[in-house]
Amino acid sequence: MRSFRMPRTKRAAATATATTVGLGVVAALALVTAPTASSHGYTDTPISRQKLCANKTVSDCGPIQWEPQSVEGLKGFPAAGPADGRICAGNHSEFAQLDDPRGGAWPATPVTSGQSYSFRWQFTANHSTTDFRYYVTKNGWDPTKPLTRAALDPQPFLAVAYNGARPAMTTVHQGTMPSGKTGRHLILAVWTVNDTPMAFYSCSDVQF
Ligand SMILES: [Cu+2]
Repeated sequence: MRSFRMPRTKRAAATATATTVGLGVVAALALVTAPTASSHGYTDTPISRQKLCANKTVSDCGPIQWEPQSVEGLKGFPAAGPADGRICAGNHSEFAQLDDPRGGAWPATPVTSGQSYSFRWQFTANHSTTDFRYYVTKNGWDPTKPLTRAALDPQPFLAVAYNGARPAMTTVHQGTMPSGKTGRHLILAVWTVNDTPMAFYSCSDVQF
């Protein structure tokens, strides 16, 4: 067994928990690292690629299946932020499965162009927020290619300002699906944190 140092009270708690769940050092280490590793959020309506991985609808996803809330990248999209082709994974190479178009076969949520819609986020930590912005691909987008900025309509079709407020742990943004869309598209939701350099990226496949 590897040993590691932590304060006596934490060690006692970790040992008790580890004994309870029977995972030994793995559980104890998870307790120590959890506060920074598990805090953030993802969209589940329309369902995002990371949530499709987490709920096992889609397999061969790699580590994102264990932490769908962790697609965190630099903020400032589209001027800054993740590189083209790495947007859905927030520039994380370990989450590259989210950028893989899988031949255009990601499960797609049926939606109606121009219809009102409840866009929903689930958070594991509700950080102070600048805003939420929702982008959609242009007509003629090729779903067999990884997402790039050029593939998106340049303006978000929905933007919700928070001015530093914290969203509820489950948050719904009432909006309208973009008009004039047909066929398969990708919606990119960007949650910009107010008091860090970071934002969260969430890609959802939809079928208009
Ligand atoms: Cu966080």
